[in-house]
Amino acid sequence: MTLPPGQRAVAGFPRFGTHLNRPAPQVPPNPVIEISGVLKEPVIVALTVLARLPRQELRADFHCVAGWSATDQLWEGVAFKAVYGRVVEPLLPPNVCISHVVFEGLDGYRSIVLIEDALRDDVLLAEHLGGRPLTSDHGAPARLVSPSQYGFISTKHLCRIELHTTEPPQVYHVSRLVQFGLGLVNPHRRARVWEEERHRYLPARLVRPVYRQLIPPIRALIARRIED
Ligand SMILES: Nc1nc2c(c(=O)[nH]1)N[C@H]1C(S)=C(S)[C@@H](COP(=O)(O)O)O[C@H]1N2
Ligand SMILES: [Mo]
Repeated sequence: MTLPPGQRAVAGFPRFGTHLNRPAPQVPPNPVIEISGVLKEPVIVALTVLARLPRQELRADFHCVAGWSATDQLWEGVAFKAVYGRVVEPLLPPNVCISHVVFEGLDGYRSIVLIEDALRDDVLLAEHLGGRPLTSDHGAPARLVSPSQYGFISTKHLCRIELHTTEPPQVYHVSRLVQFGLGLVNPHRRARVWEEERHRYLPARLVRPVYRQLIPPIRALIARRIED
């Protein structure tokens, strides 16, 4: 089994993000995704409508920028490309050229993705993992999955898709504290795992050991699930 440079396989699939010890957000009874940004008015689409697009399965390893990989995950959902082509594009005003898409989660987490990365064939809007509906730990009701990019691109609990014609400001979270932390990490714009694009400016070899050291304390924090 070959992993991208600097990655190590872990057993199972840890819940591992910037949420640390917070419980996962509650799933609303009728989940929707808001499409906003360059549109005059945001448009709200039910998840059940999106889930009726052609279904797709994807078997892939999942790589966190901190250095762990959860191997051989089976996702099921709809290709983001299909969502974009069938739902988003018809809503766009004429003659706009989308350069970036922001994916926002119910917890206020945001990933900023270049349009060419978002439209790759292996990017899914998934509601199933391992043959079962997503658990709240792994992103219920639906999440983005982009296995060729580091995990921070794959926004869980997806509730908003924001369309931009220029690079949006580096806002990665509504929480000031988390935003501060993510600002320090300064994620790479493209985050491709085989190119080892971890930090926006620093070379991967430099940040690799630092990120790896973060894994045990973060794991411990999540295990304790302290309320704040
Ligand atoms: N909504 C939301 N999505 C998120 C995160 C988060 O904190 N909130 N963390 C990201 C990071 S850094 C990683 S590695 C993966 C982890 O996915 P998992 O919790 O299913 O293991 O989710 C990504 N998506
Ligand atoms: Mo991550």
